[in-house]
Formats: sequence, C-alpha cells, structure tokens
Amino acid sequence: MIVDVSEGVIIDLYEKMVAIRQFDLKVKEMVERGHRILYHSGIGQEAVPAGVCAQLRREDYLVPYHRGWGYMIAKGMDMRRILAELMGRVSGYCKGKAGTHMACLELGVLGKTGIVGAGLPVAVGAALSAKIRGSGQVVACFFGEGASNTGAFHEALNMAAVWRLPVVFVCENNLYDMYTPYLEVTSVANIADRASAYGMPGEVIDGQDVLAVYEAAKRAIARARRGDGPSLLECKTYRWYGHFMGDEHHYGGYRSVEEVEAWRARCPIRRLRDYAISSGIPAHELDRIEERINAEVEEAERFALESPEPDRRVAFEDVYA
Ligand SMILES: Cc1ncc(C[n+]2csc(CCOP(=O)(O)OP(=O)(O)O)c2C)c(N)n1
Repeated sequence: MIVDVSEGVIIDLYEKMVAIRQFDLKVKEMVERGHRILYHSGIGQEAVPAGVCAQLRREDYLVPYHRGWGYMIAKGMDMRRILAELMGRVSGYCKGKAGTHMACLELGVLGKTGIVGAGLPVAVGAALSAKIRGSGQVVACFFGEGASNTGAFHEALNMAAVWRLPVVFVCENNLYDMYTPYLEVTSVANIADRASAYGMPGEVIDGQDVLAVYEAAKRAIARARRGDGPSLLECKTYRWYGHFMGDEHHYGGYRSVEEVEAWRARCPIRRLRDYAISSGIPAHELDRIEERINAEVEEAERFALESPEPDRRVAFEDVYA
C-alpha cells in the first residue's frame, strides 16, 4: 500500500515490529531452554499491534488477548518488565503475580484474560467509563476470529453501538481457532461483515501490511475520538508457529507446509523493510535499529533472570480484604 507517511512513522513502525518479533523469538528460545513461560506466539502477526498502537495516545486504553505481547510492546511497555513478569519475578509489571495476564494501568493496558472473548465486554466497560468521564480516551480491543463466535463478542458490539462508545474492535484473523479452520465454524468469511448487524463500520484489512493497518486504525480511532462510536477492523494475518509453545501440530494435521511457507513469505517486517528502502531509507539505518533492539532484548533477559522471585507473603497483598 502506498500511503503518505513520513520517514519518522516508517522507522517507528519498523522499530516496533522488530521489537515485537525479537522479543517473541527470545521467549521462544527461553521456553525451549526449559523456562516455564506460557507462550502463544504472535510471530507473523506483528503488523496489527504495531499499526494500531501507533495511532493510540498514552492515556488510551488497550485490551489485549492471549496471542503474543505485541500490543504491550507497541503501547510502550518495557520489555524488561514484561519478561520479568512472564517469569514471575518481582520486577515484573504485577510483581510477578500475574504472569502472562499482566496489566499496566499507567499505560492503559488492562490485562489479558485466558477466557476467549472475555476482553470485549471489558473494553466496552472502559469505553463507557471514558465517555461518562468525558476523558477523550479511546479503547483498542484486540481478539482473534474465534472470539467473534462467542456470545460476549455480540453483546459487546451491540452495547458499544447503542451507547456510541469510543472503542475500536481489532480482530486478528489468523485463520485458525486453535486447530480448527475458522471457515468450518463461522457463518461469514469476513468477520468485518458482522459489524453491519450492529450498525457500525467494518473493514477488512491486509494484516501483513502495517501501513494499511496504520491508515485503517487512524480512521477508526478518529471516529471514536469524535464521539461517532465504535468500529470493527478485521486484519487478515497468520501465525508462523503453533497455537502455543510445545504444540507440535503446526506442520501437518491442520495446516500444510505449503500454506505456512506461503504466509511466511508474506512477512510484514520484510515488506515494510522493502518499502522503506524503496522510499530512500538506507538499509544500514534499518540494520542499526535491529542491532539496538537485539541488545535491548538481551538486556531484558539478563534483567529478568537477575530479578528475584517474590516472597510467598506477597500472595496476600494487592487483593481485596
Ligand atoms: C471460552 C473459551 N473457550 C475455549 C478456550 C480454549 N482456547 C484457547 S485459545 C483458543 C482459540 C481461539 O481462537 P482465536 O480467538 O481465533 O485466537 P487465536 O488463538 O487464533 O489467536 C481456544 C479455543 C478458552 N480459553 N476460552
């Protein structure tokens, strides 16, 4: 997609996608070395969180789902503290007590849930709160296409539309609900078509094209910020690895090697890199970004490993009386 974006935006998006990829690869490597981290890889899907979050303000809310940590990194969370939290260390965002479900309220990141679809009503609640307070905040709510078959999805979109709430529903359609091809269990080929049932705009986007995601998010977030209500963005994308780490089914069984390879060839980072170089950004500048991020990811690992585990008494802190 050819769009009118500045060099600064291209570099920022590149940096975010590389950070999301390198962080995910680091967690993968650590899990393979025997560290116990709950891991649902987001590799291959980086353009969606990077493109959407680049349009959010610091005070905006974000509701993540189980796949990857891209939205957390793209919203500005520190990779060192994300990794420390994943490893249950005191220096993590929730003092090591939340693990993958971590939240970061200072940046509006409301925490992951393990229940598919359960984040959508949370996003509606946050958007209702923003509207009542007149705070001008917008909510970006991420979820997979499988979540769009839960009752919570339909209830959430309905209430968001009825109350004209400032929320953007971002569906990362990676074509499989765990091991089930989504078309076998979904009444429509495009999840975005469901938007019309709730009187809101729905848009299908090439989720491998970060600039397309960036532009669509710009429109949807501006609409929400103006008070015109919610939108549904469906980004077609693909996860390169299994549903979760240690899941050996990613080749054979439910996905063909050819299919996985075809999607890997559509790498969103490679695509932006080619675009950046063709628009005059020197390759060595992009290489330097990658080197810097690699160093930051190594530092995150060192930081997490050197952080102590919490004392067992803290289990009784930060809970209701
Ligand atoms: C209510 C509920 N049902 C089933 C599960 C088990 N489960 C975890 S992830 C997942 C697949 C969800 O697919 P999708 O929403 O498309 O996300 P993806 O994993 O493809 O990124 C399922 C069925 C769950 N966690 N919660």
